[in-house]
Amino acid sequence: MRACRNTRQHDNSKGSSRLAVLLALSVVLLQGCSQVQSSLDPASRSAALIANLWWGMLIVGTAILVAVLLALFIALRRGRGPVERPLSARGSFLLVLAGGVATPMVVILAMIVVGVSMGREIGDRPDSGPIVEVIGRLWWWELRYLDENGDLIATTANEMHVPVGQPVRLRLISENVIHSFWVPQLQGKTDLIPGQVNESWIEAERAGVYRGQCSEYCGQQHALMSFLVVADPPEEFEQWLSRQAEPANDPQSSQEERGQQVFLEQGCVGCHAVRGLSAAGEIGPDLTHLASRRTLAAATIPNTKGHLGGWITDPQHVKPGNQMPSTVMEPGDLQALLAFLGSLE
Ligand code: HEC
Ligand SMILES: [Cu+2]
Repeated sequence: MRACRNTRQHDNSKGSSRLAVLLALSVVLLQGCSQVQSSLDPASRSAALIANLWWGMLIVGTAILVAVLLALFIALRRGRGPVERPLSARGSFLLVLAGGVATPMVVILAMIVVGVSMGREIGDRPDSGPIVEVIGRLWWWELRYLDENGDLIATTANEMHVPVGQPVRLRLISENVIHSFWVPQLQGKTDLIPGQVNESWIEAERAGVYRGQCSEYCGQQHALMSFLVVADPPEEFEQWLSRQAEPANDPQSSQEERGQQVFLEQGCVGCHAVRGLSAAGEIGPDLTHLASRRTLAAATIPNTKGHLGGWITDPQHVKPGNQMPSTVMEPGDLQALLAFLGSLE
C-alpha cells in the first residue's frame, strides 16, 4: 500500500514538473511572436495580411484536427461493444461524402480564394516612390538608390532606409547565385535570380528598425547575410539620402589623415569604394558613409570601434569564408585607420 501511494505521489510531482516545462516552453514560443524579425509582429499592410493568413490557417487547422480526433474517439468507443444503433449503408455513405469530400473541398476552396486575393493585394506594386536596387553579393547586400529616371543617387550597404508611410520600390538583382530578400515584419520573400530583375516593394506603417535575412541558401555565410531596414519619418529619410549622396568627409585631424593614408596603402581600395577618394573597389561594401551604419558585415556585428578593429585584423574569425582577407598592420596604423573610418559619417 505504502509503496503504491509513494509511486503515485512521485507520479504527481513528475506530472506537475512536466506541466511547468510545457508552460515555460509555450511562454518562450509566444515570446518569439513579438521579437525581432517575427512575421507575427507585422509593421506593414502586406505583412499584416500574411500574419492574418497564418493565424487563420492555424485556427482552421486546429479546428479540423480536433474534429478528426473527436470522430476517431467516437469510432473507437463504438467499436468496443455491440453497436446499439448502427448507421444504415446510406447513412454511412452520406457521412463519408460530407466529412471526406465536401468539407475538405469547401475548406481548400475557401483557402484558395483568400490566398489568391491576398496574393493579388501584396503583388499590386506601387508605381511611385523611391527605387532601390538591392544587389545580392557574397554575403552582403549592396543598395543603390535611384531617382525617378533611374539615375544613381547613392550607394550603400546592408542598411536600407525607407520613409514611413510611403511605398519603396525594390529591384532585386544577383550576379552570383540565388538569394532571397525577406523582411518578415514588412513583406513576404522575393528571390534574387541571376540574369533577371525581380520586383518587390515595402511600405512601413510605423517607424522602427526591422531586421531582414537572406532566405535562400547561397553558400558558406548564408546565415550571416542579414540586413536592417530603418523606417524614418519622411523628412529624416530625405536628409539621410542626401547625406549618403555626398562624397566622404575630409580628414579633420592628423590622426585621420594618417588613417586615410593607411587605407590607401593597405589594399583596402582594391575592394572598397570611398567616394571622393581614389578608392573605387567593387568587391566589398561602399564605405563612404560607413560610420552612419549601425552594424558591420551584413548585420553580423555592431558598428563599434572595437568590433571594427577586430573585423579588419581578422574578418575570417568573425565570418569564416567571407571574401575579405585579414590585414596585418602596426597598432599605430590600425588606430589611425579606425579614426579615419570613424570619421566617415
Ligand atoms: C579582397 C577584397 C577586400 C579587401 C582587400 C578588403 N576588404 Fe573589406 N570587405 C570585403 C568584403 C567582400 C566585405 C563584405 C564581407 C561580408 O559582409 O561578407 C568587406 C567588409 C568590410 C567592412 C564592413 C562594411 C559593412 O558595411 O559591413 C569594412 C569596414 C571593411 N571591409 C574594411 C576594410 C578595410 C579597412 C580594408 C583594408 C585594411 C579592407 N576592408 C580590405 C572585401 C575586402
Ligand atoms: Cu544570400
